Amino acid sequence: MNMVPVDDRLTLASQPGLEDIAALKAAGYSTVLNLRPDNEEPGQPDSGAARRAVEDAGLGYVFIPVTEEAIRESDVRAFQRAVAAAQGRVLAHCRSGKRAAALHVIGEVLDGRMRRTDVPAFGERQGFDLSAAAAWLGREAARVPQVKGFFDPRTWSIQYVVSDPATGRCAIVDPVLDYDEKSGATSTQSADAILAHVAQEGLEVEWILDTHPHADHFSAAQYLKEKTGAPTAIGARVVDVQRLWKGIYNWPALKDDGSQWDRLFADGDTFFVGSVPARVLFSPGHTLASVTYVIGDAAFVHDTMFMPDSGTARADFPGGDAARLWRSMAAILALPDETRIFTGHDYQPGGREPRWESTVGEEKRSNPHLAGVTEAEFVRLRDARDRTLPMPKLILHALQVNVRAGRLPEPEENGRRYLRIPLNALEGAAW
Ligand SMILES: N[C@@H](CCC(=O)N[C@@H](CS)C(=O)NCC(=O)O)C(=O)O
Ligand SMILES: [Fe+2]
Repeated sequence: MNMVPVDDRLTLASQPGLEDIAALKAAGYSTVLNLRPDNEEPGQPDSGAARRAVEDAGLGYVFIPVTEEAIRESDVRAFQRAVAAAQGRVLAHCRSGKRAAALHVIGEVLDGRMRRTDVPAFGERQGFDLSAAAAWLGREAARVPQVKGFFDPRTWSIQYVVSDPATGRCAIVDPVLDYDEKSGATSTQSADAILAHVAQEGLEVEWILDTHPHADHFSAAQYLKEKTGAPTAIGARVVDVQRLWKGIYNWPALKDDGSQWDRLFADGDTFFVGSVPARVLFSPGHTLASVTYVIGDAAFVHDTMFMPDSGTARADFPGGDAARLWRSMAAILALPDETRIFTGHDYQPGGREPRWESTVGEEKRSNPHLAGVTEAEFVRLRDARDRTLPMPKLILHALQVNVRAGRLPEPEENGRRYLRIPLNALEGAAW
């Protein structure tokens, strides 16, 4: 194993053997960070085997599978979090150590501790060709809009701030209002993280966008509107979702005209985030009202397709339809191959660190629900999988908030707010 210490916390390394792993603890290491996707080359231990070997040696294991061609900011941040969280030295390895070096330097440049122009020289000193990392940083600097994702581990949701560097204007997409169903407590931690980012970057919020009425978390759209004054928006077919849930909740007073939002977007509507043009694609299937926001070269597809290793969203909620979801995804995949795809959730298959950015080309090539699959096959596989999935734990809590644009129920005369849960209204009980 080739080991290149960067400092007294981080060491970049090539693939360690079992005997190397056994010796790490005594050398002051606490964590092994594996950057290799499974099946990269014959004979390579898969992540499950690697985790067992590392844990048997008394070390912590972190899995961030990346290829040099598809490094994302989320990988860089996961790498930084793992290094910061470790109790001792971290051995970050890929096949040769080059990807580990790339993730390290990209993080250093993004955080302003290294200049982009110093990356090749750093690579030469450490024995790694970092021209691909330098190119990544060049592309990233030129990208419009800039997209910052915030992963919520409670609901596996990603909230986004999408900004135009030329004007400092931004849109917030799918913000989360935290809710603990055990205590009934709400909190604004996730939304406040967005506000802190907006303040730190000196951004002006122009839009608060939801892709659909979420079934697994509360929307923070209303809270953020109160804080920023920016208008809220959602797809115009939200009125159908309101009608559907008005029936399920037996809620005659619910207004079902979408008036809880400032703007209802129809298919093909356009708007701007600063100087960046944005377009709305109607993307039903997961819900009756889902939309995709295409902002510059970035498509916020939420619950249509997920990361290529994670398949697609379910289509069995009230109003869901797998064939419609297929056609919505086909419209997204008709965008140029290099279009960046930002997903609404990441369920971390194989225990890997969260990721939320891919491209149209990658989804077409390697998402097993899409690549080489026909509409009929997709509908069969989606319906079969959906029959095995329990309902999201917050569906009945969340919809009554989200069909009112993230407004909590009005307080009763004692000043307290109450949720209302219909019994035996949905199928999909998991006993
Ligand atoms: N276990 C999660 C499941 C949430 C869920 O069903 N998520 C939807 C998107 S809102 C989905 O498409 N899930 C796909 C899957 O679980 O395979 C929860 O209880 O919240
Ligand atoms: Fe959803």
